[in-house]
Amino acid sequence: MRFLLADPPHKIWTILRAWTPSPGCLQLSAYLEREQFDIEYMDCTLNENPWGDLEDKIRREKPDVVGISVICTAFVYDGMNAANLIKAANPKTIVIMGGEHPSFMAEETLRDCPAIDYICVGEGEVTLTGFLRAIEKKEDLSKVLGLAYLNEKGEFVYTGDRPFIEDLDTLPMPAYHLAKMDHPFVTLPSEGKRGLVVNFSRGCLWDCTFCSESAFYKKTWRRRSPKLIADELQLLKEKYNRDIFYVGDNTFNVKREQGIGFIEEMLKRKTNQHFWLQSRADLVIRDEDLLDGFREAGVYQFMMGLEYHSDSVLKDIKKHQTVEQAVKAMELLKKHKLMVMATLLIGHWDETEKDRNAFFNFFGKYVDHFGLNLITPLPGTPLFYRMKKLGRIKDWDYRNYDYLHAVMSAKEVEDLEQLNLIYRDIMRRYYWRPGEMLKMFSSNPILRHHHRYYITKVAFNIMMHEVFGTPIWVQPNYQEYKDYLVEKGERLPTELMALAK
Ligand code: B12
Ligand code: SF4
Repeated sequence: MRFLLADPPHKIWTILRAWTPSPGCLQLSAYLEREQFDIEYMDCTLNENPWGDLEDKIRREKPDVVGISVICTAFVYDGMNAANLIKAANPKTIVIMGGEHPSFMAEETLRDCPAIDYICVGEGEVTLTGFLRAIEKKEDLSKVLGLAYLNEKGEFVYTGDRPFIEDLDTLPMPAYHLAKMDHPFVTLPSEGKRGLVVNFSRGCLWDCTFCSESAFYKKTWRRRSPKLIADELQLLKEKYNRDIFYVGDNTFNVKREQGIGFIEEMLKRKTNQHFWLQSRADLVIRDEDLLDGFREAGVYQFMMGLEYHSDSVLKDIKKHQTVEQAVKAMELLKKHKLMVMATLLIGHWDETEKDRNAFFNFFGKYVDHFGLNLITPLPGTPLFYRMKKLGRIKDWDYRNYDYLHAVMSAKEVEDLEQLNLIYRDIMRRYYWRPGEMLKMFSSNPILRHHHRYYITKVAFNIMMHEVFGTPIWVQPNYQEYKDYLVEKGERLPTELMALAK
C-alpha cells in the first residue's frame, strides 16, 4: 500500500507570506508512519512546477491512495483540481480529502468534484489509518467511522462521527523529517528566516459565531503537554535551526497550567527561542501574574482576537468578552513589555462609516500589529448558517473566503467591491501613519524587522497595485491550474472550468 499525502498547490498567505509545512499534515504523516504505512508527504507549494510535478509523480509512482489536505476554505478548489489531476494521471489511485471545509461541506464537495472518492470528516489520524487498513484488506468501508462518500447509486453516505483522540500526548512527534525543512522558501519572512508555524493544541472552549476551529472541534480543547512541546521545540532548534515561531494554537493558555508548564519547560531548556502566541483578552487578564514568565520564556507577542470596539458587536458574534477587557489586556501586555497583535473584524451588517472611523482610532492607539479581517461566513460556522438563511451571502466563490475579501454586504454598503475598498483604505490609513513608520526604527528588533518587512514589502506592493495596477504578490512558483492545462494544450470540461482558476 503506497500512500501519498499532498498539500495541493495553493497560494500561500499573501499578507505575511508565511511559507511553512502544514502542521496538520506533519502530524498525520507521523501517525501513519508509526502505523507502518509506506507514506510520503508532498508539499506542492514548494515545487518549482507544482501541478506538473504532482502529475509526474502520480504517473511515475502510481500510489494506491492519495490524501489531499484542505486546511482553508479558500483552498478547496485547489484540492479539487489536484483530485482531478490525480485521477486523470492514474484513474486507479483512490483519492481521499480531509480538512475543515470538506468535513463541513462533505456532500457538496463530493458532488462538485467526482474525482474525490472519499472525505475524512473530522480529525484525521485514526480515520485515515482505519480507511487505509480497510482498503488494504478489502474490508467494508461503511464500517470506518468518519468517512463520507457517494455510493453506487450516487447517494451520500456518512458513516458517523469518530470520537476525538482523547490524549494528544499519545501522538508521535510531527514528521519534520518528511518535510523539506531546508528548502529556502520555508520561512516566516515577517518574523525572520528561522521562523516556522507550529501547532500544539486542537480546538477552543468558546464558540464565537464566525470561528470554524471551535465548530470543527465541537467546542472542545485538547493540548500536548508542555514537556512534549518543549521536546519538539528543542528538536526544531537543534536539528533544523528554527528559533522563532508563530504558534498556531488558537488559544494557547485555555488552562493556566498550560502556560505555567510552558514557561517552566522553556526556562529549563534555555533554547533561546521566540514565540508569538494567541490568546483571549480575558485569559491574558487572568494570567497577568504569568506575563513576565512568558516573556522570560521567549514569548514576544500575544495575538488576541479583539475583533471590534463595541460591546454590541462583540455580543452579536458571541465573543464573551468586553471592550473594557480588551483595553485592560492590551495595557497589561504593554506593561509587561510584550507586543500586542490584535485580529480585528470589520464589515458587520449594521456598521456605519462613523463606526469604522471610531474603530480605526480606537485600535490605532494600542496595537503594535494589526490583523485586519473582513467578517467571513466560513462554511460550518453558526455565522454561515445564519447569514445563508438571511440571504446576506453574495459571493459563493470559496476562493474569496480568506478574510481578505468581502463576501457579504453590509446594510449601508451593498456593493462588495465597495467594502473591499473600505477594507484596503483602513489598511492604508493604518500603516502609512507616521507612528507606524517610526516603528521601522524601533529599538525592539522584532518589531523593527516586522515593520520594515511589512511596510517595504507588503504595504508598498499593495500601494503600487492600487496606484499603478502592478500585480499583488504571489509566490513566484505559483501557477493557476487552468494555466497549467493551457500550457499542456488541454481544456477542462465546462462544468469543471469554474473550479479551475
Ligand atoms: C498552519 C496554518 C496556516 C499556514 C498554512 C501552511 C500550509 N502549508 O498550508 C499559513 C500560515 C500559510 C496559513 C495561511 C492562512 N490561513 Co491558516 N492556519 C494554520 C493553522 C494555524 C494551523 C493548521 C493546522 O495544521 N492545524 C492543526 C491540525 C491538527 O489540524 P487540521 O489542519 O485541521 O488537520 C486535521 C484534520 O483537519 C484532518 N485533515 C487535514 N488534512 C487532511 C487530509 C487527509 C487526507 C485526511 C484524511 C485528514 C486531514 O486531520 C488533521 C489531523 O487530525 C490554523 C489554525 C489552527 N489552529 O488549526 C489556521 C487556519 C487553518 N488558517 C485559516 C486561514 C483563514 C488562513 C488564511 C486564509 C489567512 C487568514 N486570513 O488568516 C491564510 C491562507 C492564505 C491564502 N492563500 O490566501 C483558518 C481557516 C478557516 C477556514 N475554514 O477557512 C484557520 C483554521 C485559522 C482560523 N481559525 O481562522 N495558515
Ligand atoms: S476564542 Fe478564538 S478560537 Fe475560540 S471560539 Fe473564539 S475565535 Fe475561535
